[in-house]
Amino acid sequence: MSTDGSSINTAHRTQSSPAIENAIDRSAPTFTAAIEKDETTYFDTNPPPPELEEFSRIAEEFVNLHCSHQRRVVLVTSGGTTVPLENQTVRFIDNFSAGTRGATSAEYFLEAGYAVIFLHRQFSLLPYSRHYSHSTNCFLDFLAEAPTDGSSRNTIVARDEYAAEMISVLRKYKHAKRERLLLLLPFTTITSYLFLLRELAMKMRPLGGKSLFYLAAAVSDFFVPRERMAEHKIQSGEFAEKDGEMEFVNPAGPGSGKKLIIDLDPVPKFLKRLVESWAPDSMIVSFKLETDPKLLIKKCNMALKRYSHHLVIGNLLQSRKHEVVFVDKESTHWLRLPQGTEENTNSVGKFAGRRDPEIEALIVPEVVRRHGALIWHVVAATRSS
Ligand code: 9Z3
Repeated sequence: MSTDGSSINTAHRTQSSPAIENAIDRSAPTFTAAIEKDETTYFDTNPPPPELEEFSRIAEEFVNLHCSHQRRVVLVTSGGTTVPLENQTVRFIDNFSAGTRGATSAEYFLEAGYAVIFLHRQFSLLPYSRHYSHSTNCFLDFLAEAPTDGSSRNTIVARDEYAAEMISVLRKYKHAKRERLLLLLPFTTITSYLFLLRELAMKMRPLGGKSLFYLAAAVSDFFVPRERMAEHKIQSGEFAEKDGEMEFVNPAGPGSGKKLIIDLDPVPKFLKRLVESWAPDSMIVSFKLETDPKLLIKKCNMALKRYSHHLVIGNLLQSRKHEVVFVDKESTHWLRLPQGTEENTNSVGKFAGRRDPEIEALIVPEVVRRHGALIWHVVAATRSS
């Protein structure tokens, strides 16, 4: 199987027939925190997203506005990052996250008086519109044709049973827009996410302790570095030139022994850089996702120790919508929705007239309380010194 010349590594590996047990390199060291050198290497060798400058300028204005109002600002990251396999990307590795945690949390932060920078995966759920988008809640199901008033004008209205809830969501959305409390910035790839995270952290510095990082995005652990990335679409067979024409030879197929083996590098763990260098005065909250309950708290503690930030919120894929665990230096504390009130499927019928209980209604006020305590602590310490 061949690719173009820029994908030497991929091309080489896809032609071999390695034993499958070697596909995961078990000798790879466990992740360590990135240091300054890793930062320089990563950001020098991977291309910045084209929108970096524009987003940076918009974020600066946003921060200045809210700084002048002495308002707290939270950066919420949300949705999954992709790992492109080709530079002109046809295929990429993705993950499950729809951005529910981030979009829901952003609403509760706005309710708590924060201004929100919402750094999200493009086309993932957004605060407020999340109630009416994507496959479970098609917005059309909320609408009806209004009875005609005799004129030929057609009017659409919200169906009666949804109107009260919709008005409440609409008012909050309009308020956030009018007061410029919500800044929506999209990313797609892991590299754009990291460039933007670093840039936004720098721009938020004037906020000092009033800034909060709430890192709910599902961030890829592995990626294809630029120098190994195929330029064009990876082909499923080899092409050879014959009489000036490209001919398809040697197709991959069952029994051909050909496999596509993707060679991924670990993504540098920049949380340490965020804590120590990019946003040293901010409160930093990360999320830890696991599927094995036996590992969750251990992994949260490992992250806390490795990155020395303020709080890790642990969650399991299967129960993330009704329980999370707060892990900090002093304690481990579970937050759970009361039994029997777990979020339902959010289908249109169930949504009517009420909001399902959301675990973010417990998570965000607790984070806000801790952020307040930290700000108070820093002020008190400054006064007494
Ligand atoms: C989370 O753990 C989020 O809570 C979820 C939310 C991704 C589970 P949904 O979008 O899911 O509501 O469906 N986010 C953090 C995942 C992550 O990548 N954490 C990194 C890690 O575990 C640390 S920054 O190493």
